[in-house]
Amino acid sequence: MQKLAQLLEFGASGPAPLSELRKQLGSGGCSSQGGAGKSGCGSAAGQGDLPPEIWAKVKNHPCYSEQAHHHFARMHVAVAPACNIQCNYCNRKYDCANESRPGVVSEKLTPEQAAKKVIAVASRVPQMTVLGIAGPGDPLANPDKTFKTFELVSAAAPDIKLCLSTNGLTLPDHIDRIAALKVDHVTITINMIDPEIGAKIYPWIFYNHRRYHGVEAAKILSERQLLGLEMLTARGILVKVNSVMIPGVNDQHLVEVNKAVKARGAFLHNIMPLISAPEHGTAFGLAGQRGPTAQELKVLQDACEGEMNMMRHCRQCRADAVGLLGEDRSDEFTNAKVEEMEVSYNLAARQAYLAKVEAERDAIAEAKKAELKTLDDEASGIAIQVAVATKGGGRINEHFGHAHEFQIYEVSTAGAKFIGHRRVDLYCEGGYASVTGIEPILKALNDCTAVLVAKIGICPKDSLTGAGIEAVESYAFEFIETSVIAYFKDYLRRVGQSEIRHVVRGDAAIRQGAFTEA
Ligand code: CLF
Ligand code: SF4
Repeated sequence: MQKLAQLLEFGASGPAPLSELRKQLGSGGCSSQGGAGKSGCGSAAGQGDLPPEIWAKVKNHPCYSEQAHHHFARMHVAVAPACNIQCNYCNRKYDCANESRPGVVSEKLTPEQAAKKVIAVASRVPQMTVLGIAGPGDPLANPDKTFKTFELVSAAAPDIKLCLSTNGLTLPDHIDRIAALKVDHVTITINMIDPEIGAKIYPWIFYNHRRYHGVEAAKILSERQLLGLEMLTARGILVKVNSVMIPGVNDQHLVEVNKAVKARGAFLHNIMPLISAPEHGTAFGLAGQRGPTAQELKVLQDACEGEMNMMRHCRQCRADAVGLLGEDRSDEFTNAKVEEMEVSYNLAARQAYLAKVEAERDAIAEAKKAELKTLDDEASGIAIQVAVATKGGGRINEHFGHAHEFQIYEVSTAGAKFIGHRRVDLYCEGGYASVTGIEPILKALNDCTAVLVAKIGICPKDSLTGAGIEAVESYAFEFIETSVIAYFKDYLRRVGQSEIRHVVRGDAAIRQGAFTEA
């Protein structure tokens, strides 16, 4: 395989065409065939692609299934304040940056307060199917609080899936308890398997009553992470590996990490962009370490996508997040508000919601299948990226000005594939254009040919057109993937009839500032 660095050298005119990048990455990955649109590979895998027992575990988990994230919510409870390692992208004044954005502070809870909050959310948000513990420090550096919380919740609400995210240092010590509590989903953040690279990411760890530094620390951490991964997969527990992509430090190395975790049975690999700014007060932020661009991230994810499922819909959510990925309802469930709530567990409402979602999912799958069929006669080497504005449910149902993020799909004659999202500051605030204006949104969507929205005003539409991005309202409230494919077919028709010229788009920015809110 050609070196990743070469693929990442976009030059002044922007990234190489996506079709060219696919060719260079070689065959084997489903991305090289156009991805999940037809093969169903990746975290977009559906019922037919997975053994039934695995499908049962992932189908309603918004992080483990890309399809599920349109319909189901997760919540986190911040019961785990301590940490046993130091990452150079973390400032311990804030939440654990392994699963959360830097600069975000969560409200810490006792296990009892946490359990009450879970039941309160479950009664009011029937789509909440998963409780995760992901900080604000490392959950397994606080094992008593973490496991006590899980015990209380599984006794009161046994239908809620339990999920855990850890740096892995003490993971091998807790496997029996994790299995006994039926925690089916565990995330380990693994940024390296080479301690020399690890020493650039982790200045120290605290292990067995002693502090270790540099390469020695990274070696212990790596061995414990890989051992923990093997022990979990041997028990049939689904493991997701999170990796933070740090350009110039571990970006090329993550391909090796991917192979190592795949060989040990990891179910899903989530490569996240480093979010780094001086105001976060992290070692990397203060040293000016940059995060990757959108296309750098995508090229690495594509390079890692083979037999291994890649997660591309992570929102790097906070340690007390509540809601669908990409929305945050934690303000509705502060400790003070939960304390005053009458809490009763409404299983019937939750089951009714599940039944409704099942029906909607079937309709989406049928519509997508039918639309894909219409691509059978199309032959074209063109691939484009299309942004959509959605507030959930798998439909284009958000106004351009109200979107906190845009979901990005890559579409070719092989089908439509979700490849990520771009967070943005709201364009419209109380009926007026925001102070930041449209420029940051144009930068975030610069690699897209079109944006499909429920509605858009004349001013932003003109700005998008000026930047070469077509704003389209004609698919308002329709299913996302069928609309993306339908738009693409029309695009090919217009190119074929010389109504428009196909343009290879440039790179796009991952907005650092947009990550410090909510
Ligand atoms: Fe939470 Fe993590 Fe469980 Fe999901 S989050 S503990 S697996 S329930 Fe999900 Fe949030 Fe990304 Fe984490 S979007 S940061 S991957
Ligand atoms: Fe911070 Fe999490 Fe790393 Fe601990 S494991 S230093 S909380 S990012």
